[in-house]
Amino acid sequence: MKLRKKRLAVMAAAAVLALCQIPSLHQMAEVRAEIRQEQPAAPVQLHGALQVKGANLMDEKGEALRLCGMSTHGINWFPEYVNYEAFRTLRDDWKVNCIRLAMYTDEYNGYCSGGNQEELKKLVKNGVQYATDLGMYVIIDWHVLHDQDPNVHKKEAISFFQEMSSLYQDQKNVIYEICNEPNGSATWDGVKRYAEEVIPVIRANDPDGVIIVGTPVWSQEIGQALASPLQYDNLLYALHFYAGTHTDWLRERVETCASQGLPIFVSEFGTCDASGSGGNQFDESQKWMELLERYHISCCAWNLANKAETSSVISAGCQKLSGWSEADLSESGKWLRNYFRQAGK
Ligand code: IDC
Repeated sequence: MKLRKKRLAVMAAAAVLALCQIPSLHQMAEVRAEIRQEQPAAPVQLHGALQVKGANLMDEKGEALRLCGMSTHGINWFPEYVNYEAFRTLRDDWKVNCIRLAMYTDEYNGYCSGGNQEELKKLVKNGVQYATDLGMYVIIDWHVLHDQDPNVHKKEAISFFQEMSSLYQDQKNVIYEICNEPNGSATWDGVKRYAEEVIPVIRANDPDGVIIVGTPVWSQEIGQALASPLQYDNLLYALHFYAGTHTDWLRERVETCASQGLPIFVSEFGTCDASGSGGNQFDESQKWMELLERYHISCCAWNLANKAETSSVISAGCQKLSGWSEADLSESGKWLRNYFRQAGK
């Protein structure tokens, strides 16, 4: 009997000890929350497929969503920055949710001017894959610039977007930007005619895919799109600004068009002047950001490269292709990272 009592006492003590070591349900919930905090859900997992309602880009649940991200430089010129770790750095350190893959159509061995089309498409596909693996939104940008009028390479654009949209019809994160910046002789009527041929090709594969359409005068003439919009759903019109060149007068145009319901996407902007160089104008850039925030307008900054120009976000001397510290960034890079980090909170 004595022995039995002793054994019982030992067992009870062991049970108490064991209980002390087992984390309570509350503690376990805390641990799970900590793990979740360390690995926040990726943007696409959180927001799902995109849609455009009125002037707003929205997520799958119908909540306004602002995409903020970085545009590559021309992938024909700086292909090395299209890499998984670079995009991961941008997602995790810069807190951006979107990457724009800029593929020049004309200059720098562009897609329609002697560039290796298969290699360029491979780069785009790799870029989309990295963004997809990281749960980021990704814009496929047909980067019309020196060619001025998107109709110049319309045939190539149609077959390019036919292929891309058939590849990505089931993905929630791919956005098609069908002409970066019509300029020179390109008119809004001409851009509309081009869009009316390219959009149905995309829509035949990807009926709900979000599409961005550039506007004349280097994507500044959004007023013309407001006056004569395209008749498709899930469309946004591109407005581009460079803070050293485009100031109050262009902000007023954005305000007018956005308040009248035009869906706008700033698929490219810079903190310097329109040449991509010159001094940074951070006060003007700040004014732009306040306006974009007020109207929930998405934006991608130009450019992810280490070219010796103000708009490149990596310092000219830095050879790293990912994992940049603040010291590796140019002045515009530091400002943009800072902005995105606070906007992405
Ligand atoms: C610039 C690049 C620069 C390149 C130049 C010409 O920053 O390195 O030499 O193109 O091809 C745009 C264009 C974008 C321009 C940028 C700055 O979309 O391609 O990049 N810019 O000039 N629109 C307004 C400014």
